[in-house]
Amino acid sequence: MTISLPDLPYAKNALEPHISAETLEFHHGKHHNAYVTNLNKLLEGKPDARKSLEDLIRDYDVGTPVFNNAAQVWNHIFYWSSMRPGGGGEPKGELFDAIKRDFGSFDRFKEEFSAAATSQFGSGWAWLVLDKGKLAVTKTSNADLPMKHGQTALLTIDVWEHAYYIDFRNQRPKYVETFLASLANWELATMNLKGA
Ligand code: MN3
Repeated sequence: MTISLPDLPYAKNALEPHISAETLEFHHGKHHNAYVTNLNKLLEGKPDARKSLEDLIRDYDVGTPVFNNAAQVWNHIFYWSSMRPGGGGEPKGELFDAIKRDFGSFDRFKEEFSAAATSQFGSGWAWLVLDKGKLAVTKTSNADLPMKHGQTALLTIDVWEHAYYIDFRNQRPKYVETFLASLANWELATMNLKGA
């Protein structure tokens, strides 16, 4: 099976004014696409080319070329759907209750998520995950991701510089704040929680 680049789940300008069409043009069209191209090149003519993304991620060690590219393809697909036009603010229902139960309050969750996203040194990701039945915030380096650690990903933010440099320059905290205030797709996180 050849891995392909899926379309974004919204128009390129749908996240404006927070994330520009220019950012998505590069981030999806160049960066995400490069991981797809590299992965297909690495697997060309090999039996592993028939494996699913998830199987490749499970079967290769963190940091190997196949892992890095397969995980980055998965991470980016997950990140695109972790955002939506008119997102952000407080989640509702089951997810809100679970956040209150496991973090104490939604504000406390926001503090932990922001701290993880801004303190990740260099390239990586911050996540809301389900870990042994409890919600938790984690951060991972480079391409690493929760499924490699027995956790279920509910929501993610890409904190590689290419995710925010065009719109926010070096101000990662402002990007993280904008993600939480205006972009986070709580409906997706709720669906992932229900499906876990
Ligand atoms: Mn990225």
